[in-house]
Amino acid sequence: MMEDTIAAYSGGTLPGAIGICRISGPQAFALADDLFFPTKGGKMSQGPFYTMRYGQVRAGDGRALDLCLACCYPGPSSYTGEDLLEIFCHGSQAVVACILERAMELGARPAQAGEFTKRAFLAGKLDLTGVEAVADLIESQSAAAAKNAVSLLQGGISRPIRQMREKIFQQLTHFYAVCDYPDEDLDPFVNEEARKVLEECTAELDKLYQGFQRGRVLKEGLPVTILGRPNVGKSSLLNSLAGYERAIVTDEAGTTRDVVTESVRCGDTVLRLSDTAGLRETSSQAEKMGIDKARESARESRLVLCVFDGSSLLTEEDRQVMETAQGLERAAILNKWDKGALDFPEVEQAFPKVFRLSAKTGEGVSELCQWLAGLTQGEGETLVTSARQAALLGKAAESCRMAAQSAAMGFTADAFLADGEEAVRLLDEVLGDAVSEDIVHGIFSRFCVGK
Ligand SMILES: Nc1nc2c(ncn2[C@@H]2O[C@H](COP(=O)(O)OP(=O)(O)OP(=O)(O)O)[C@@H](O)[C@H]2O)c(=O)[nH]1
Ligand SMILES: [Mg+2]
Repeated sequence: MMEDTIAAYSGGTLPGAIGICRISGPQAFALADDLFFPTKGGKMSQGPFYTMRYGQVRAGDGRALDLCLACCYPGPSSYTGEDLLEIFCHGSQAVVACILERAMELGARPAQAGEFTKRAFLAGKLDLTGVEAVADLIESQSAAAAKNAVSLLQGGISRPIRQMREKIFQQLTHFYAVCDYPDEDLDPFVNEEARKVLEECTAELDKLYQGFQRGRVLKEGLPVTILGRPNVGKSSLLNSLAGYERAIVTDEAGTTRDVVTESVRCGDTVLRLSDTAGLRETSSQAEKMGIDKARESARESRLVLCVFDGSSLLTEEDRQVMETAQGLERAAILNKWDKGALDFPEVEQAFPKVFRLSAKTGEGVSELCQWLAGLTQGEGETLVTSARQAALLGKAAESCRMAAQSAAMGFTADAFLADGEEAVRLLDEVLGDAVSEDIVHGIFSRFCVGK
């Protein structure tokens, strides 16, 4: 049981139309009666609950701080599982500050980052996959990422994990029995059954683990690097896709020196798009370093967009660019379409996909954008987006695999139990049923105050 009553601002950036102050804990309703005075009916603490009530928020001296709405949610049927008060005031910085100050006077203390959600977790309202899904949902930058977060929140990952945990645990119980009565042999049928269940779980865990790479792209954006020789219009392309002048564009070759990365939305998906220094031989130290970074960025990306000046013949430098992109996922951009379009059989041959466009006028850019958006289209499954969960799922898959092997080869019950138990423990850790305080703390530190 949490002793403290906590208060924080939980709404969006101020000033705004409406601000939300949240107060949660054993004193929340007592505090509500001294803080919010409904125009009609009795005190807040007497209900009706889960109902918006109109009234005044008052300061200590009885002066009205705001005329607005408030709602009491008795625990355990509240977000935090405790008594919870929400005041929907006008979105003024001053009003919010006064309301919170009054709440502190009345005995609340300021909530820490993520503390409302932490209380929900401790009250068993959410497991850790749900907690991390809340953070994902708040941070989501695209409709696809939000959709995945909601499906995580609905148990899209935790449900199958719980089922697997139960299945593995059931298999373990047979083997516990054998350990307790070592004279009895294991029924070969039990061994076979255990092997089958563990193999199924291994496959399912492998799949969840592999989904993380796509889940991460969904959440953080698809890493894409723009590569090309100087002056072909790489920075212009970044700006055109970003929709504003993110990078400096000049007609001097060698303008960009550093990697400039920007989140760019294409349809339902988000790219982490990096503009880079033009590849060429140079004596400038800074430019050389920039070129090294460009190559590194290309290697680490999921896709390289090689930009060429579509209005002039290929140069030796262009060929170097093509060489750098060899072996990587790549597409070619024949830029400066507005200046005339030459044929580039060499490029057509070297790239699975070629776009003609003008980064300057924007012609042809939406076709590129559409294609990029299609690259991350999921198959509708729920994807793991947390590195913490993915690491545990990978290890759990390994433990399951070893346990399945023990069962298949008829190893002793101890061997099977060690790996099977480890798998169960790892799955519990994913859900947060067996995690250390440090881990919980680390997860909630991702949140901001008020969540
Ligand atoms: N006509 C025309 N000019 C363009 C187009 N794209 C870029 N330019 C011009 O080409 C010049 C170079 O553009 P940048 O975007 O700076 O080229 P960059 O590849 O980033 O060059 P570096 O950073 O030096 O490697 C600028 O003068 C741009 O205005 C285009 O589609 N059409
Ligand atoms: Mg540039």
